[in-house]
Amino acid sequence: MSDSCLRVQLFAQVGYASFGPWADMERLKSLQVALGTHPPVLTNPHLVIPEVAELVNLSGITDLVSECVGDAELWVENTFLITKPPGEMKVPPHQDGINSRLILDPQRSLTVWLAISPATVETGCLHVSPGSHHGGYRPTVQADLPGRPLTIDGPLVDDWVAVPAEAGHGLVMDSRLIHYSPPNLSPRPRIGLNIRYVAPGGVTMRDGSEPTHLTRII
Ligand SMILES: O=C(O)CCC(=O)C(=O)O
Repeated sequence: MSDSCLRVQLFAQVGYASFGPWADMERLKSLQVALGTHPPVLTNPHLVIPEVAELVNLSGITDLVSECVGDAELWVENTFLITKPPGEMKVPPHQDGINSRLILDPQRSLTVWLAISPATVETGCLHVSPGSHHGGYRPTVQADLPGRPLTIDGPLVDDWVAVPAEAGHGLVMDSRLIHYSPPNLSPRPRIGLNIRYVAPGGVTMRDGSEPTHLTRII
């Protein structure tokens, strides 16, 4: 079985799979320079930062996404650039495919998380709950944290697995996979890019409107 088939199978079974490298050293260095000076959370940087617009279109990434969702037509629903500074900042347990505005069809969407700088247990890499996507979307509540991000309402299983990623590597995750990231205990910022990809029909807006905020992958 090819590496990419294995990844697709793993993705279906446990809800995530590591992949990479998606960038060589030269691209990585220029990304670290271009993205390292932003505020801790930047929403939809693919709309304003040319290097991120290029990244979401990289065929090494979009081919894998197409394989996992079974469709060659892809759109970006949202991106988050998280430059996690040393200190307290953490991202609480959540699922990427559900928020107050919309719900993503897990068969027609997924998340790609890219390590722009090394993501280790020390720097605050993603932690996932393997297989949690099989339980579907869970009720949500606002977390009692700065910015009040959405978190899971109710008890959580205690089977977290840390998923370190070298800079230039990444992770593909089911839209329902429960994940979080702890604080960065290193002296340097940890830079990661979260990309939500959807295939046609993958977005349901809660107010019944058509999604008009998607960016086509070319
Ligand atoms: O980059 C991180 O630490 C967490 C990102 C994440 O979970 C998200 O954007 O959904």
